[in-house]
Amino acid sequence: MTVHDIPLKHGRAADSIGARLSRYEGKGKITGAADYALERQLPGLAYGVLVPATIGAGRVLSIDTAALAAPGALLVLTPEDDLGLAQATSFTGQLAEGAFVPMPHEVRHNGQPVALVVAESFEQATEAARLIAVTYDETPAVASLTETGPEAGTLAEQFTVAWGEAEAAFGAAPVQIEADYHTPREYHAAMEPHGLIARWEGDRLTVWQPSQWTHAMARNYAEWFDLPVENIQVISPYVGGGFGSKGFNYGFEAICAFAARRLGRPVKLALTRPQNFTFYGGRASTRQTLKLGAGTDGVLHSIVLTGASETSTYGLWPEQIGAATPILYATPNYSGQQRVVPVNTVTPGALRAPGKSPSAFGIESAMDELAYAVGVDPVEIRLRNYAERDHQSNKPWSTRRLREALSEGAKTFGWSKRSMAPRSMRESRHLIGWGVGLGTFPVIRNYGEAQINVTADGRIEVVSGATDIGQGTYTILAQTAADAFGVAVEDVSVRLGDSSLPGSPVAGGSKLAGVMTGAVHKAATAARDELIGLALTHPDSPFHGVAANTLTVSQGRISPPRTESPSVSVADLMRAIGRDRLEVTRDTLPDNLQSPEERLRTWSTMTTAIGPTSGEESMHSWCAHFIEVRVDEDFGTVRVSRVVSAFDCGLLYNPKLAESQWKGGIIMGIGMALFEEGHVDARNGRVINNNLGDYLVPTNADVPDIKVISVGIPDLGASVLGGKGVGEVGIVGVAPAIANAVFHATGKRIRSLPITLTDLI
Ligand code: MCN
Ligand code: MOS
Repeated sequence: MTVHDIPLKHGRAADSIGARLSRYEGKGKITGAADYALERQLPGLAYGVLVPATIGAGRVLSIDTAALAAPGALLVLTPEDDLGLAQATSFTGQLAEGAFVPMPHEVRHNGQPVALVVAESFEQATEAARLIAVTYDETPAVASLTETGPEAGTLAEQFTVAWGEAEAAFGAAPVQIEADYHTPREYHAAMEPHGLIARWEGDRLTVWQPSQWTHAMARNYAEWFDLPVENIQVISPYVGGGFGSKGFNYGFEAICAFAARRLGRPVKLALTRPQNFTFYGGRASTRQTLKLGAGTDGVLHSIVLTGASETSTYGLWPEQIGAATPILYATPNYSGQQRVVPVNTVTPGALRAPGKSPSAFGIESAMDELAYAVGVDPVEIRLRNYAERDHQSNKPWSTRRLREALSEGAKTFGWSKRSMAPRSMRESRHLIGWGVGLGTFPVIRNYGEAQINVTADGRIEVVSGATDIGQGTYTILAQTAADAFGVAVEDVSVRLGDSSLPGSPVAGGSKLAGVMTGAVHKAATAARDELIGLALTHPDSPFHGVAANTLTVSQGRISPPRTESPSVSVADLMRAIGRDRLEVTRDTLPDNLQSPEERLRTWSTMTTAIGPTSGEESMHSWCAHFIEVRVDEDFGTVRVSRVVSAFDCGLLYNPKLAESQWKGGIIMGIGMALFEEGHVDARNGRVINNNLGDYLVPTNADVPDIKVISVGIPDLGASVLGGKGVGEVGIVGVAPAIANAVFHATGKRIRSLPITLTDLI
């Protein structure tokens, strides 16, 4: 039995979009039937272990490769080896020239790979790697953003946003708030580590690796090794969490694939937990200064945002501190500018709600400060500054049920019982604080492709190269096909996570669900119509000669319009017309993207993604978080004791899974507020807490009852079925809601995350 044969269990009879079905692949994952990429067993498999640099900056002078004599050792690669790789097109579509050197002599950050050892077993490779001795020429390193001044780095001009006269309006405003906010470096900390198994057969490369985007990865390997993309297959049926880190390729993958080719054997490279902190980037540290100018009624006159995020010395990843700031509130004057500061780190990357999450920490904290400065309730001040349209793009919202989110959330939470003064709510030794924070995430649209197969037994197969990283792709695509085709969801199987299957964008940017439900809906409808066409026209069909120009498919049975006529099962029809398979593939690409080159570009870069304001309207998901904390006055400990969050994400394909996504985001927000912080050693740039024992994330004991509410209505501009993005918005606004609650409890305004007990005693 494969995982696909495990019957779905679901809460109610309806199989359609909107039903609360449990995860399609859930039982497979729980029982071990789901085969994760790194569990693949292959004959002749050899094991790679990478050696990380121990200095923050400098040069590798020499490497003693005597490790090659160690038992079982097969290969040692160092910066001396010319891997002969070419640069690959970036995910933003930029063509890169020249050689790609994933293991250079130059050391740009602590933990950068400087040697690979491959051996017969993992243990032998680990031992041989331990024997590798590296001599460095060490130079001074800048370990993190905190070591740099406010004017460091360069202006990221693409993020400059301005309307009105923000500085002047701030200067003239009766109420002025000015504060600095800081968020630390954070890491993805997915349960499943990164890694890959690479196998060559001649010029064909198969890679098993956890991936959020099989098609882009296949193109990336093809370009590195200068091969046609058809020669590459990236397989990733199940992913144990990615949170943005598994959407991109990294140098260690190229080194492993090269080693497999050199040895003529498949090679597996699984990163150790510490290597998951330095071989690819987490969320960049940020600092921002916010100036809010307002009237004594709390109505905003101006917002001025300046600040910076860190990036590496060799790659650019700006963590956009102004991603949420200009669209949350109405303001007649706005100015936002961001700098990017290179430090000796691995290039940071996308981590759940990149930009939006640190951005919201700034503005949602500052709005709370404004509320207290003018003595207006924090919910009321958000309503007084409600943006009726998007002031940045000057477009109307497509749908924005944020007022409903605020009122429903407040009602469910019991906000009206809140007393405004800090330190005014207490239960024995616990100071109680209630805070609110808003969140947003843009609707990003794109194109997708799906294949629908009808098999002889009347079952429907959905086939796509899209991935399920735990967020629910399998389940919602089964529901979409069941709905569009008119069969029960038990009769649908879904195959995903393979670059040789039909095209799909990244499972990122909270857009895959909208994109792929659209593609599957189109393909399934087309397949149903084709089957109906055959049923009407095929001479051996029981419906041949029926005086009708259409038939209906419902619960797996085909019926003519007049109900008294007998219906026939899909399987019986297939048998009657002598077909054992019907295959239909459809994409949602416009005509100008149909050439092979454009198709490859669409499936493997982000260049065809459609932003939230590219049309007539401005499209976003929205939420309001209401959070209670209990602070122990003696020990300074903060516990989140209650969360109520209300969301507008449009129509929900599967409310059970959407709620689970929101809760996951909220839990990450609790981590951001109270636990997560990469500690980087200023002497050498080493990530000190590079393991799950010291890099703290919330455990079950840290997570209270979380109540989530949907206030969305279908947004048919956002996607075919009316859904907006769900995956990331949940984290946005949680950390400031907690910081605001801590202020309410204690009277202490903490502007640097995470909030720890030393801040409160
Ligand atoms: N959904 C829904 N109704 C909608 C939209 C979505 O029911 N209107 C549900 C579906 O179950 C869908 C899921 O929410 O599968 C996520 O849909 P969407 O918002 O389109 O996000 P993506 O499919 O693009 O998933 C990526 C998103 C991102 S960008 C990060 S980061 C993230 C996240 O999803 N990483 C995750 N959620 C994660 N969940 C898990 N378990 N693991 C990760 O690594
Ligand atoms: Mo999500 S950070 O866009 O993969």
